[in-house]
Amino acid sequence: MVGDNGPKFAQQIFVARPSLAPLDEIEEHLKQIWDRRVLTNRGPLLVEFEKEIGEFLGVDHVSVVANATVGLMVALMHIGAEEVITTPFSFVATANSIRLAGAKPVFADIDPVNLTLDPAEVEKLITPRTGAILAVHCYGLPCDTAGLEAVGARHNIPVIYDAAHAFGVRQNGQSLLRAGKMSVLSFHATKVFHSAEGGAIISQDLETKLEIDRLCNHGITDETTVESVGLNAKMSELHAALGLTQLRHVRDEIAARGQVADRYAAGLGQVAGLRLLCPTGNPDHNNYSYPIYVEPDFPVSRDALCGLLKEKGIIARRYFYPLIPHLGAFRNDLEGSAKHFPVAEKAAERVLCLPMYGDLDPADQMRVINTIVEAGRQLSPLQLAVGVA
Ligand code: T4K
Repeated sequence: MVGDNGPKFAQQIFVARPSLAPLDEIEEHLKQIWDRRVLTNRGPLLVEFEKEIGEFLGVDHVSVVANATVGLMVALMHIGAEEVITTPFSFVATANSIRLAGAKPVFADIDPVNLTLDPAEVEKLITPRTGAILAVHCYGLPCDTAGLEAVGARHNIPVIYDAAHAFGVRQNGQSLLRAGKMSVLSFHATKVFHSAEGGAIISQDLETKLEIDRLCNHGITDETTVESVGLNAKMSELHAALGLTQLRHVRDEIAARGQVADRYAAGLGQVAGLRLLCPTGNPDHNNYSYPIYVEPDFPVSRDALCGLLKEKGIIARRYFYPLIPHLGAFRNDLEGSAKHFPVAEKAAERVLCLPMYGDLDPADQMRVINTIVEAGRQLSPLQLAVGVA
């Protein structure tokens, strides 16, 4: 929580920091809102925003929503599943959305490289109650979309993607959002692209988009017709105004994040016991986050490293710890899930996300790198035990 960070907020280096376009750039959009007095309910700025996002990302059917959590809920409501197979290694919103859509989450383990849902583990858990697979492109690293969709096709189950981290990510020469039946983006303040709060559901066909739009507007077809139960998942014109303004700068933000990633790779790439999870120099990646994997042979544990950084005012984050099925709210959902999640359990213990945003000051970033390099020079418990000097 931002508010918990107290008076030291200004001096600390946080894991994320929203980019903001120059203030005067939003004025032209705000003036239109003030002139028209259309504040929400699919106003003209929202329609323009959907069109521009589609063009930027190279996708056809965009439904902008209030945030990714309601977007996931709406996508799942559209499918109407009883059980949804998903990953234990994600932000809690992924599983919350399943529950809020009236379905039961069933958790399957992840693959050790991209830390995304493992198709073979998913297939083991399919039952006649399985109505959907909800996979997460964790840290913007693409899921094994071909593997998951092959499993889905074999059992006639749709695959949808929580693409909260994946704005602008490409795979096989096209947008990653073209995979599956639907994908859901987050435009939260901490994301590569944001409208303070917001998100979008990407559908692969117009019929699905129109039904999604209805569900987002209380299920209303017209003044006298409501055929499905919907909710209010709409984005306001004010958020669309911010989104349209931010969109002009997102290419620069992604490029700047690429440079931050290059500096991390140069500073940390050779540190024994650390694995850098995201690729460097890959134009298809968005550098939403900078996760490192602290292997058992690194001299200090992930949590100790997190503590050392914190002492220097660097607030790295343990995304995603604890695993969702280990949270109190989901403990009763474990029937039907895998008994253990060996890969996800290790990831939850070992991954640390370092500060990552386009205008991360290089001097501040050097503090992050130096603290980690220094920690890597400490003697490991094993070396201490055998008396290595
Ligand atoms: N699926 C996945 C896989 C997700 O990761 C998320 C959200 C969702 C679905 C749901 O998306 P939305 O419904 O939110 O659209 C943050 C974000 O709130 C959340 O959106 C995100 N994932 C999650 C991974 O991270 P917290 O509780 O860790 O955020 P918080 O408030 O601690 O912010 C992190 C740091 O960012 C702060 O220490 C300081 C900085 N910050 C944050 C905000 C909000 C700022 O500098 N300014 C700000 O306005 O959840």
